[in-house]
Amino acid sequence: MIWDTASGGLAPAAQGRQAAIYACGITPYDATHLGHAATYIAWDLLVRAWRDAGHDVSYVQNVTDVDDPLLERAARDSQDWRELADREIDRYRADMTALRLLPPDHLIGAVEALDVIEDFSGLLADRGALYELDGDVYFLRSADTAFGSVSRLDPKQMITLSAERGGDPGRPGKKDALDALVWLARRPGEPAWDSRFGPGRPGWHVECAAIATRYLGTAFDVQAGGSDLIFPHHEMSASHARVAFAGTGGEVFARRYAHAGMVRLGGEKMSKSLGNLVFVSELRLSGTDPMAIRLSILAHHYRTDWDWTDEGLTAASGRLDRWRAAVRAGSGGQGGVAAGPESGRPGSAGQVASGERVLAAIRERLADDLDAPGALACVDEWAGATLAGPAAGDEAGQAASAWLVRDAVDALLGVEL
Ligand code: 5CA
Ligand code: ZN
Repeated sequence: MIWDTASGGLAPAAQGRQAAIYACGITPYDATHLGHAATYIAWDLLVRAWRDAGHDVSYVQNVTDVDDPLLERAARDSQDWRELADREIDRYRADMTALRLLPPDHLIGAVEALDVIEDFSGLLADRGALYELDGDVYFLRSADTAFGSVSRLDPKQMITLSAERGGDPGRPGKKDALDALVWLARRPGEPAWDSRFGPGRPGWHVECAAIATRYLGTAFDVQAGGSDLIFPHHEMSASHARVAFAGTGGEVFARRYAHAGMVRLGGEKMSKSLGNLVFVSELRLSGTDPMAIRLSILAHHYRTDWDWTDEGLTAASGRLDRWRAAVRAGSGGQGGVAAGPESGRPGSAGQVASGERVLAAIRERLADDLDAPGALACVDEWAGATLAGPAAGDEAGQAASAWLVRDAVDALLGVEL
C-alpha cells in the first residue's frame, strides 16, 4: 500500500504483474542535494519492494534539460547550457550509483523527446484545448472537467502556488489564470526548436505528460515526486493527459500520486533557489560512506518533512557500524557469498528463523507505505541480539541468519553491509 495524494488515503501501489512508475527527474543546473536523494530513495524502495514481490517493473524518469532555471544559471555563469546540463546529469548518475539506487529503465531528456512532446501537444491542439498568446501556446484548463483532482486545492491556493512554482497566473491575456504554458515561442538568446507551433521550446508540465505516456502507456501505476510537485506540476501533467487521451476509454495517467516530504536545512526547504544545500557529491568527496548517507535518509519516513543534520549522519554511521559488526559477529567473521549457507552448512531452525523473521518484517514494513524507519528498527533489534552473543552451540544457524539479513538489507533497503 502507498499513500495516494489524489484520494487522500492508502491504496495498493500496483494492480497486476506489471508495475509502472514515472518519477519526475532532476533539472540539471546544480549538483544533486540531499532532498533529491531522499525523494529518489523513496521510489527506489518502491521499485525494490515491487521486484521482490515478483512484479515486472517499468521505471521511467525524465531530465528537464531545457527550462528557465537551467538557462538562467548557464547565463549567470557564462557557460553553455548543454554543457552545464550534461555535467550535472553525469554527476547525478554517479551520486545515484554511489547511493545504490537502481537506475530507471529510461532516463529521458526533454530535448531528446521534443518530437514526443510535439506529438502529444498535437493531441491537445486537435481537441481544441490550446490557444495562442503572443506566439506562446497555452492549455485551456477549462477543457478538463476533472482539473484539481490530484491536489484537491481551491483555486486561490492554486494561483498562489502557481506563481511560486514557475507559473504565470498574472499574465494579461490568459483566458484563465491557471492555464499552463505548453509551448514557449523563441526568446532572444535562448535555444529554440522548430515545431508546428513555430520555433520555441516546450513547457514543463507537457514534457512529463508526454514522456510518461509515451514510455509507460496512457495509464500507469504511480506518478512520483516531491510534495512541491503536487501543484501545479502533477495536477497539470495529469490534466494534459486526460484531455489528450479523452475518449480513449479506461483510465488515463497515474492511478496513484505519491509524494515525498521536503528535506530542510536549518528549518528551510533545501532548494537550489535558496542555496541552502548539502550536496551528495561533496559528502562523498569528504569521505562519508554513501551507505551512511542512505541510512540517514531511511531513518525518516518518506512522507515527512525533516531536517538534514550532522547528528543524523553521525547516528546513521553508528548504525551502519553496528549492523556490519553484527553481520561479522553473526557469520563468525567469514562473511561472503562463497561461505554462505548455500555452500552446504545449513543453519539450525532457530537461527535461520530469526533471519527469516527479519526478512519478513522488512517486507511487511515496506508494504505499509514504505515504512523504512520501521524496517530499520527490525534490523536494529536483530543486530542488538546478535552482538549480545551467539546462542551457545549454534554458530552455523547464526551465520545463516546473518547472511540472510545482510542479503535482505542489501536487496530491499539498498544498503550494502
Ligand atoms: N525537473 C523537475 C521535475 S519534472 C524538478 O522538479 N526538478 S528538481 O531538480 O527541482 O527536483 C527533482 C526532484 O527532487 C523532484 O521530485 C522534487 O520534488 C524533489 N526535491 C527538490 N527539493 C527537495 C527537497 N528539499 N526535499 C525533497 N525533495 C526535493
Ligand atoms: Zn515532472
